[in-house]
Amino acid sequence: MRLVTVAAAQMGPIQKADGRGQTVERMIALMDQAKAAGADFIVYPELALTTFFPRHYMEDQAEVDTWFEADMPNAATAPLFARAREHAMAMSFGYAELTADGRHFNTSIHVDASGEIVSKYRKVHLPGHSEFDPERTHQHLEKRYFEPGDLGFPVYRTLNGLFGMCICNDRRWPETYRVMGLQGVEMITLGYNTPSVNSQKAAEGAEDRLFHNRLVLQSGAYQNSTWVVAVAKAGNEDGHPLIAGSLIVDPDGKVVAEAKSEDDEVIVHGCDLDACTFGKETIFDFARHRRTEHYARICEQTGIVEPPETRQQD
Ligand code: CDV
Repeated sequence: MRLVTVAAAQMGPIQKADGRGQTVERMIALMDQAKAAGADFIVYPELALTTFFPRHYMEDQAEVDTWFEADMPNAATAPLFARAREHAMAMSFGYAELTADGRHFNTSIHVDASGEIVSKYRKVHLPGHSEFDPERTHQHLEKRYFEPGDLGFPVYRTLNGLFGMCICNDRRWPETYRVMGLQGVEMITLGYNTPSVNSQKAAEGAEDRLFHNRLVLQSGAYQNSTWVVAVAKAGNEDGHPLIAGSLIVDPDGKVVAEAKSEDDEVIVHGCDLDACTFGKETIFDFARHRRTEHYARICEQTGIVEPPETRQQD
């Protein structure tokens, strides 16, 4: 048995006016709860340090950059790193990363129990749009503020197993899980900020969005025989509702823990990484069963290419 006791640290809303220090205090309180529940690894949401700022249209780059972190750890997050070291707890959280050469990414890091950043992931599938869109009920400007991640989907060794990360919209794409599945991943962690209503389809509300959340996480876990830990930032941020529903899914695709609130809440589960082995050696033994000669389109094509029309015989 290779046990990782993981805590999904769902966060309630962070308002635009809330400072990083205030938010980090909440993250530390969640970490203390996770420790008391026996966790050795805590996972926080996407862009955990601030409100979900891509809903706000900004033209001034200096203003945009106030939402980004130029260093990690930095003065605001140092207390979180310190508490994690005190608890000997590994952690993962998302933040907006501004690199030394001025590039902007939607990033997650995995920090080990000694405080060392063991892996970094930069969001690949950026949803939304880059210009103000008056047709939408709310803006989603990730394509304006971030560039697509340039690190791929790395899988790395830590906590006696094989780990990987993705971020929010990435979870809707089977390629995300499969690229990590092909590296033997045993636990995928991710954070999300998912608006409760589709900005282009009012009829798609929280119930549908929670359904899609479960659907993609459970299928990604099952089809790659991996644990998946998905953590929401939830609730009402300055009038904009986000779904909750943080989940821990086992390698059989079954939900083993689920958040009940739309607020700060910790759910904890003891995950045996050895539970991934059965699926990886049987129905999803990729080496025996994948037929790559039929998969070329997946890498060669983005949009749909329909088959040619066939001429009707008279
Ligand atoms: N932060 C996100 O990536 N949100 C998307 C929304 C826009 C659909 C998501 O996939 O939840």
